[in-house]
Amino acid sequence: MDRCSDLASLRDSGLLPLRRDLAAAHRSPPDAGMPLASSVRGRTRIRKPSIQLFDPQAHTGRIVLKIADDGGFEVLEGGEVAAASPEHAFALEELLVGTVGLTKIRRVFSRRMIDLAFDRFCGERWMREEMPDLTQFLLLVPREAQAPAVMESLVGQLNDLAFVEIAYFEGRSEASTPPVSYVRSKTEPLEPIQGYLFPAPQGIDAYFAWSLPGGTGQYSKIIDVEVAWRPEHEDLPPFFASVALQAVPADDPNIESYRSHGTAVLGMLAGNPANLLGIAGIANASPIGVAATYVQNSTIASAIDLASATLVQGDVILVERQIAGPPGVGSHPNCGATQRDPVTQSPYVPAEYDYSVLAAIRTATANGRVVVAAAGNGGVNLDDAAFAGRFDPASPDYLDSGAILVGARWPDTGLPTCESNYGSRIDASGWGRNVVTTYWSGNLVPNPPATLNNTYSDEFGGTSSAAPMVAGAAALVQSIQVGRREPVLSSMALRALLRTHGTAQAPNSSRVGLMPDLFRIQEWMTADSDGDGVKNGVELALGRNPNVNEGGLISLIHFLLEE
Ligand SMILES: [Ca+2]
Ligand SMILES: [Ca+2]
Ligand SMILES: [Ca+2]
Repeated sequence: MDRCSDLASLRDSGLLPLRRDLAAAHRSPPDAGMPLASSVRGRTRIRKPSIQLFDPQAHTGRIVLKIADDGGFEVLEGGEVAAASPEHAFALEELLVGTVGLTKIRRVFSRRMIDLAFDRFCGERWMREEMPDLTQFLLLVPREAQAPAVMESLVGQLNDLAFVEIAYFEGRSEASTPPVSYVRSKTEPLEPIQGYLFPAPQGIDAYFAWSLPGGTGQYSKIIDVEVAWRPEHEDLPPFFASVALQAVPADDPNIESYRSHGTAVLGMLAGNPANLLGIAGIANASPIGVAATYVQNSTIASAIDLASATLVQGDVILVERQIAGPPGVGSHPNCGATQRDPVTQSPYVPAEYDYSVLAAIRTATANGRVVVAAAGNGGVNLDDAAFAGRFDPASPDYLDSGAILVGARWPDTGLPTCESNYGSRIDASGWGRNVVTTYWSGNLVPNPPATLNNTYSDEFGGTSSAAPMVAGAAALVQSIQVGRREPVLSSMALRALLRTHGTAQAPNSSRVGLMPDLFRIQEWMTADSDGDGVKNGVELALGRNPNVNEGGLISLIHFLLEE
């Protein structure tokens, strides 16, 4: 039974409380199991930094303010702020007026408060772990630009307030780097040079998956989160959804390079296999959607949240953004492909380094969405002390989003590429060089003359090309499960599967993890390792241990009834 059906009916009837204290009081029916403090693991909170420096070239000038969960802050129609404790709202307004003057206050997450509360409580039931309260992420937008010292003082004072979980300067997301384009005509078909589709150890063996019911992805939707695409490209399918609250303005000078990137990603996933043009995508029957972000980091969070609301359990969100990390972290020397913020020289890191993005991903994965994210091209070790343990699963300060983080490897040697971020948090890897796909640099033109909508490239790379390989493989695994009428996997279960079934990277001190091998994955999913009559894949999906006989079918039936 759906663990959240009672919550959904409470939400739809307007009776779902926004806050947990009210939730406990309104619990109905009595055993509905609204998570209480005793039955839900606490979540790890980020440490408030003692000081944050404001850099107007690296920061947008907006402040992300996370009020403590259940703080009951609301932004009213006229832009005023109300809080469950009026003195808290007063303290915030007084501080803003006293430091930066008139300040517009918005919520980071634009969906209805009641829908955000539903996802929070529902996620807690699935995970039995406290979820961040997305209704309490606010964006502070001072009307006038302020001196750095004023901004730093404001954030410092905000973090001194007991009801503030964290306040920080919103970062500017990276500008896309235009690919170097040189056109050469290549009239033969391109699918034979898409090595990433091939059997292991070269590729992920998409061909094997395609031979199974559901194996081309038709039962699993994918939404790509980035800036822009070229939907008119001849080899892309129509989009089933376009979530574009923060669409890139048409006069942005980088718009075409954003489009070339987004189109390259979608081609890897969804290139039409049957049109005798160009390429074949990995999950070419998956319905494909897009969620647009722009150049402020918190728009990535909002886009992920909207994507999650557009999908259902088992579907896949691909996060193709990276953001500037902490300054002063060393990268691989002599790596021309390493990407750093042009102003601060901070290496690019996974987008979930931003706290609002982390909260959005955590909520999505707790609600059964699979999130696959590029690890970023900063060339840094995410276990470095500069990250204070947040990417280290062994650290008490580890912040687990539930996402599958993807690093990049060389196609031929299996070595990590030098620009790929790496470390114990990286779950899987894919090709970071020589990826054949739609558009990008447009250096391949099978049918001249070249236009913006009919070119291809064999030069796509970095963690940008690695992540769609893993996202495509994830969608195929999910869709095959549905094709067999078996349960889909959570992001965390799929992550565990990808960490154990794939093609090893070449031995190297920079961990980027296994590359998915759909043949080996399916071999394991359909086996019954503990001989209890239940396939490994079903056990993994239901949270059972595939290697320990837990009593066979009879207890499985009990389990299903309970849940
Ligand atoms: Ca094609
Ligand atoms: Ca079994
Ligand atoms: Ca078992």
